[in-house]
Amino acid sequence: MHVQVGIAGAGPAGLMLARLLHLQGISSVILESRTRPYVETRIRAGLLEQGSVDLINETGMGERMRREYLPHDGLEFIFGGKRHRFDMQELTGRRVYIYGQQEAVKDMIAVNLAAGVPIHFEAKVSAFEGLDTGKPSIRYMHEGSEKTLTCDYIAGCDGFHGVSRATFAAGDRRDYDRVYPFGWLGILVDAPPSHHELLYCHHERGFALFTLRSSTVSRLYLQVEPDEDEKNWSDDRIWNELRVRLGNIDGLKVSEGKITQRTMVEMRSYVTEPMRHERLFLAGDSAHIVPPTGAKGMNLAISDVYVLSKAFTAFYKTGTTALFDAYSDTCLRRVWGAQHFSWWMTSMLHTMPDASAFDLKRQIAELQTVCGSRAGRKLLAENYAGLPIEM
Ligand code: FAS
Ligand code: PHB
Repeated sequence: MHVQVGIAGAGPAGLMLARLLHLQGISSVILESRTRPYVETRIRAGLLEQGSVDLINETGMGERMRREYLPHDGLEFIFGGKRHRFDMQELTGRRVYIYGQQEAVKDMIAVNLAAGVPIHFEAKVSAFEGLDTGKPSIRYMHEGSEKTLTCDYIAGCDGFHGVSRATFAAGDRRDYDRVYPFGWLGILVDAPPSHHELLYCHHERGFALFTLRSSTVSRLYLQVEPDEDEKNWSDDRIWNELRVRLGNIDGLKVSEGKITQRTMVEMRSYVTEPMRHERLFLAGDSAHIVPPTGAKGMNLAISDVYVLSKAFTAFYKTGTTALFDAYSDTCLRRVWGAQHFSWWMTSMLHTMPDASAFDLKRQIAELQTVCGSRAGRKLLAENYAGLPIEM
């Protein structure tokens, strides 16, 4: 089989790219190693920037999202026993939206399939070949046999643990990596959220985040040891720790309920440069990951493929490869901006195991500096609401 663009991975990056290409009459095939139910129920991100929401709507994939998402005009930091609200709408004129990544993935799969874009599930990509020729190909296992997809170009949207990044010989790429000395224990709870906006809690025992998936489902995170086993955390231990880290704050109380899922989330910053190797383009987590504190991962994946789709459109409509050549640098400007913000949010709000008494006092002073001035609140709000798709 031959197609103009072969896509590895049916996450937000691969699915959004396929849709953007289809709308320009460019053919693609998505090869996804997991089953459809698996990718449609995998709990991950929960917060969409305005730019991501706009693109999902502009590509005709937002009908259910508009019915179900929860627009948010602000967020709160809690530290030193006080609440500090960021009025994002007032500071930036923008808002963010709570809509589970798995719901967005479900919508994007449905629209792509309905439009006739082939998505092969349980199709595990094993290798890319001929990247330096005009006819690259993808080798993959599907229905018990090895198959080959020939294409003009390949989009590596197969996430951090996929094969795309490994395709680059070590000498052809530069990796930047930071692993944080803690992880997140994430839980899903059948209970209304503790507050209608997100609560980011700094506490000497560790960070806690109160977020949500809907008006009846809460999503909560606790900073824990990086190698923590979620089985060590009974329901009582989780609720006690969340109550301590939220503190006795006026008007706030931890909303408890049935814990339906608990997972560990790794805290890591990672960038691979460049994001292109010959006829292979990396997009999303295959090229970069951020600690989830800044809620940037999924939004970065979507902005990468927006840029990539413009490069493919320019090539197939005019033959120019200029946007191919600019792809990596264009994406990396935004990627590094999001890396900085995610690192900043993480280092400002988490308890560092090796922190001295000075470090802790300085960290609290940083929080006070950011929350205590309009300039500080505006800087944080502008990054949280989302950097321009093309910087
Ligand atoms: P994805 O990883 O979503 O998709 C890659 C796809 O490729 C997957 O479906 C995978 O099955 C497939 N694949 C892998 N190898 C393959 C192969 N060899 N052949 C074929 N297919 C292959 N981001 C936030 O903004 N907020 C959060 O709270 C947040 N929480 C997260 C929690 C967890 C546990 C994880 C792992 C990530 C979290 N993220 C969060 C980040 C996450 O949302 C990513 O940024 C987002 O999924 C990136 O999308 P993609 O680049 O499409 O990669
Ligand atoms: C989530 O809802 O999963 C979420 C929201 C905001 C964050 C991190 C995670 O900063």
